[in-house]
Amino acid sequence: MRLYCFPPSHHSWRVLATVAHLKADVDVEVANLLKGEHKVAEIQQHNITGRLPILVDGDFSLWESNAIMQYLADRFGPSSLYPEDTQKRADVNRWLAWQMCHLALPTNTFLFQNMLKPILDMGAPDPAKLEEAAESFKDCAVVLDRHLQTNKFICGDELTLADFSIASCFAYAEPAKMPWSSYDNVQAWYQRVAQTPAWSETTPEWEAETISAAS
Ligand SMILES: N[C@@H](CCC(=O)N[C@@H](CS)C(=O)NCC(=O)O)C(=O)O
Repeated sequence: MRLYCFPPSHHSWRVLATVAHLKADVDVEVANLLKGEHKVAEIQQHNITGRLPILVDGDFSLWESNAIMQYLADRFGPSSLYPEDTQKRADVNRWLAWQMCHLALPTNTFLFQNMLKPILDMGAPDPAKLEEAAESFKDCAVVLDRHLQTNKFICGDELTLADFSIASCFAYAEPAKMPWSSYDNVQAWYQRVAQTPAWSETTPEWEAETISAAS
């Protein structure tokens, strides 16, 4: 099984953390997005959207990071990351859906406007887009912070795929200037996820360099 990815991208990071946690036997093939290394036929043949990460298992190709995480957990499980119990699994699926449909919208805007634009030399951040994102970021952060008041991890006492997926949205919260400082429960939970071996093992080596480039 082969994973094409770019470790500093938060979409790849959440999949790499899943691979590490599951100790999954996966060949990791890094393509540097900043150098366009993913735009080669060998990789592009597997994804009509042209994006990473991509998992290739024999003649089956899978893209979309959350779908890849679910597939890995099924292939290398059973694991508490993605419980087999129907209701527990539905809870994980619910938060994965929330991450994609709600949280990712403002966090991706902060990431692009405040961190990627300076790195890619794409001009100044757009204040109108940031103002709009701040509103929906607050809505999401309030929900998450309230939920985490009484939950150690997103789905209770056990770490699940939902933690890796949601935590990856905050992986660059500081350099992307996300307004998360007043959400104590979110920050404490993020630290719990960051301290798991799988997350810390897969923290990209050039994170510090990336952060200083953007700040
Ligand atoms: N929804 C996708 C997003 C993947 C994505 O946007 N990947 C970006 C990097 S973060 C990418 O490969 N961009 C390269 C390009 O568009 O050429 C997922 O969760 O996998």
